[in-house]
Amino acid sequence: MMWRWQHWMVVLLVTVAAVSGNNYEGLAGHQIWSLESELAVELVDQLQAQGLLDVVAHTERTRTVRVTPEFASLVQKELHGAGHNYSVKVEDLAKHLQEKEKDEKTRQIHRAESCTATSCPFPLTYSYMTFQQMEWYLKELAKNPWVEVRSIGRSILDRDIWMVHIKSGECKGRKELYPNRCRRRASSKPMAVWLEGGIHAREWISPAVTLQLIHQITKDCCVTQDLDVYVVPMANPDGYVYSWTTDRFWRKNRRSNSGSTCDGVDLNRNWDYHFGVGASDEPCSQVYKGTKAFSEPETQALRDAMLQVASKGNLKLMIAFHSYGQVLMYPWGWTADKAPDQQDMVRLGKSFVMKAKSNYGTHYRVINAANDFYFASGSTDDWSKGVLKTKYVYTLELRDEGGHGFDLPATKILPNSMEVLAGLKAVFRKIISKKRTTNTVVL
Ligand code: 0X9
Ligand code: ZN
Repeated sequence: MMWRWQHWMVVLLVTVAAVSGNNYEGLAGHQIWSLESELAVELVDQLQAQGLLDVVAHTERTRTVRVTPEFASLVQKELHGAGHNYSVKVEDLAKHLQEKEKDEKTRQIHRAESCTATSCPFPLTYSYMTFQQMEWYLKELAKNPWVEVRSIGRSILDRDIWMVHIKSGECKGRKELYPNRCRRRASSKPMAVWLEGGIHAREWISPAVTLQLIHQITKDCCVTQDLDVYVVPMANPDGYVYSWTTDRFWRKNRRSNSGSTCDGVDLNRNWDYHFGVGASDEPCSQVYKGTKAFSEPETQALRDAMLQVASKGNLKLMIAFHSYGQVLMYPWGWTADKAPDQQDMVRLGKSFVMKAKSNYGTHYRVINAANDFYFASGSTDDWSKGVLKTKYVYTLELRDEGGHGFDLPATKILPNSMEVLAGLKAVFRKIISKKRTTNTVVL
């Protein structure tokens, strides 16, 4: 992720635009520091693991961090003690946001797009949706006979974790929309794909894109002729709600950690595959792995639903949607060793990248999680590859490359979704045509 500190100014403005509540009040006295020395990187990452700061942006050689008033002097002492300098880019995050709020509100673009009090016929494209709006949309969606919307479990604060199953099969009631456009179906069992969104609360573009994908795929029956598409658009509802109401930069779930004043477990460090490597056992850390693998109801729900889908025998692809960085990562994340099917994952990944670029010229890179990003275990991708043995597994870091970071303007929801849809369709086609060839179905 390429970041310049100036990007923060943009990020802050966009934060205000995106949020009408007071979710920056808790940021009073928080500062943004920039460290531009390669030598400081290791220490900064250690301080993050200890829960002393939050890395909000990084390149290979630099770190931009958010420091709370509580730990500012301690972090400063550690950095200076090791001979590292930093520059303060934002003195007081809350003040800064408040000062800019008025300006930004006047610049907001209002579009004729909304949900009613209890229903939302389309996922919003010009604003990020609240969790409640997402639920209204999913309720509407469930009216389609070829879609199943099911709660696969409940979060630690008792919110539903919704899974959408867009069922494979003929175009059924939708046929008249696209007469004769679909290819003939393969005769044998359809393949299944699993898409996960929203496991990290502050990465709002992830559920937004995932909901757009659901909407588009539901409309286009050709895509699902030979494919069962399972999507969890919001894997971490409590964290997401908290990022709207209280702390825009919240990442974890909302577990109250016993014996600690810090809340939350990083759900993408909580899966049981080489659990604990490159994750923190400090509850105050942004990458806290939890007391044990699958300690969290959210990861348990995801695991059980994925096991159920995989038990039917045809789960071919898993993609976890995150932000930001525009990279498509393949496993492993826990070790630098090669995962099975690496070559095939890279090849298929490249067809995603090619198609995703064709709409707006957005460039995604296919990279290895551990070697080209950072070591981290306990993520959905490694578990899916290591335990379920899914052939094609990816974590997709959506837009952008750091200009706005987690606070991508809502105007990017649609273009980001459309390019990902184009890439995904190419990937789906490849998987299905492979199957067609294997089954020697005449087309
Ligand atoms: O650190 C993560 O969980 C993901 N990046 S993010 O900035 N969205 O938090 C990357 C996970 C990549 N996969 C593994 N390391 N296994
Ligand atoms: Zn993430």
